[in-house]
Amino acid sequence: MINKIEKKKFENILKELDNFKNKDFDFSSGKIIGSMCTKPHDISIQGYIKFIDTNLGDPELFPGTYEIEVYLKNFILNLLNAPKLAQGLIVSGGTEGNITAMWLAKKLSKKNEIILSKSAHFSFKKIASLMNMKLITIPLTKEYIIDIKKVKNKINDNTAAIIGIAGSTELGTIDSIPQLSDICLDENIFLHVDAAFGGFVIPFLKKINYKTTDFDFKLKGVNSITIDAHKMGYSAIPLGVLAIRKQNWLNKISVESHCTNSEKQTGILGTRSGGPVAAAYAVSKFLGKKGYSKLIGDCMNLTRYIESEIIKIGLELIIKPEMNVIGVKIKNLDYVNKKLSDLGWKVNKINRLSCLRIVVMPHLTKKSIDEFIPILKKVCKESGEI
Ligand code: 0PR
Repeated sequence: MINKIEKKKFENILKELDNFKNKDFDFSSGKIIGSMCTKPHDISIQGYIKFIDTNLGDPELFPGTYEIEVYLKNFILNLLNAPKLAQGLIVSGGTEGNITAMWLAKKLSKKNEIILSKSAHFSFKKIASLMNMKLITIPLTKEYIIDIKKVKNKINDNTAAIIGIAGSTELGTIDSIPQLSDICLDENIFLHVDAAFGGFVIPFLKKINYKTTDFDFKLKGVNSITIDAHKMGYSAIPLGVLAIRKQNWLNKISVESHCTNSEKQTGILGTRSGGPVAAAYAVSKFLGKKGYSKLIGDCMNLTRYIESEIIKIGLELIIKPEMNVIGVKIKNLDYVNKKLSDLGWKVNKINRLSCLRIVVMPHLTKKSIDEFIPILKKVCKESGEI
């Protein structure tokens, strides 16, 4: 029981929090159009709250939460066409997934070079610094994907892993993972696929008959995949999965854990909340593969609409989008981006490609796009862009 004074204090703190929250941009405004995250599905929010006090670092105390974790991992392994002996590891997101994958690749190979493309996510720079690994960066083709010939030239006795990207951060492009898979099988090299964004998109694009590239465990050379539920999985932050081809590889990234009841702890984190796991379980159960297919279909329809509206106002796209990420060429990038931001529209700028990135997440609607396009046109006219 709290007394009157405490009750007042309690209410004041909540008010204070509301004031902070009101300074944030809100997904439901429809004005966040460059983020790879979204407002989680309602059921995900409710699932999160129910499990906020659980700790998956100590599954002995929380066997029910642990069961949810097993279900969620199986849902994702199934989505990725994983073989029977595969296993998943819950992680906080793409960064931790990629770090853990490279920890494993380094342990398995005892080597330290990573071959990856120029468009790989910056988490690999953290990996290089954290684990004393060397990044061998490969240029992109004119389709903005990794240049396979150049990959072959860079393979040597120190190669620990090759990275394929399935849904790049900049443009949502997909590397030729089938070719990378063949190379890695031939050369006996660990192939990690960063599908942090595309993992919840590509499987459903296939189901709704979009032409796309294979990226998952069906390709025998793929050894691990990063996939995030807090991006296109429509779930709450932080939730990703690192899926690995062989369960026994987990031993390589486990340590003995004397203080908890379980003998070993796997992966990077110790204490971790069951909240995001329950959240992702709830949304995956609610939507199922059918629901996700519909969601991705809607995002793609809106993507096509935005593409045509952008072209209509005289702007150009960097490439035809393969998924729900659009790169709009802008010469005067800083000016346009700042102007849009001042007007309340949050688009991301990709300096390297001199483009604005629009990510067509579930919170976007045709209505907000119809408001945005005339504003974009006006700003681009002012800057002499069109
Ligand atoms: N791999 C890829 C392909 C990614 O795009 C990202 C994040 C990561 C790994 C790392 O994932 P975490 O950030 O979950 O660790 N890409 C987004 C980006 O850098 C992250 C993001 C999301 C940024 C929402 C802004 C934002 O509002 O653009």
